[in-house]
Amino acid sequence: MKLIISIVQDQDAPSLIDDLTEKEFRVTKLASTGGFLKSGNTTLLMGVEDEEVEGVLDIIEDNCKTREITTSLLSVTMPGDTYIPYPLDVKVGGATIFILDVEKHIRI
Ligand code: 2BA
Repeated sequence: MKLIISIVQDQDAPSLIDDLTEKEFRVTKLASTGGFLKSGNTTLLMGVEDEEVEGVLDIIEDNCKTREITTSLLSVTMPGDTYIPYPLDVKVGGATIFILDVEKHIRI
C-alpha cells in the first residue's frame, strides 16, 4: 500500500476530490499553506493499493493545472526602513506529489 500526499491549488481541489470519490478512492482533505507564497493550498492524503497509484496520478493530472500568478511577495528595502513591494511572477505547479510506502494500515 502507498500513501499519496498531494499538494494542489485550492481551485482544483473540488473537482479532483469529486473525481477521486466517484472512482471510489478514499481521500482526506487538509487546508494547508505554501511556505513561499504564504497563501492557502490543499493537501490531500490518499491511501491506495500499489496498483492503483497510476490511476490516481492520471486523475490528478486531469484536474490540476499549472498557473502563473503575480504576487507582490518580494520587497525591496530602501534606506530608512522603507519597503517597496516588488511584483514577482510565479508559476505554481498543478500538483506536488509525494508517494510513500505504508508499513501498516488499520481501520477500526
Ligand atoms: P509555495 O511554497 O507557496 O510555493 C508556490 C510556488 O512558488 C512554487 O510552486 C514555486 O513555483 C515557487 N517557489 C516555491 N519556493 C520557492 C523558492 N524558494 N524560490 C523561488 N520560487 C519558489 P510549486 O513548486 O508548484 O509548489 C506549490 C506548493 O506545493 C508550494 O507552495 C508548497 O506548499 C508545496 N510544495 C512544493 N514543493 C514542496 C516540497 N519539496 N516540500 C513540501 N511542500 C512543497
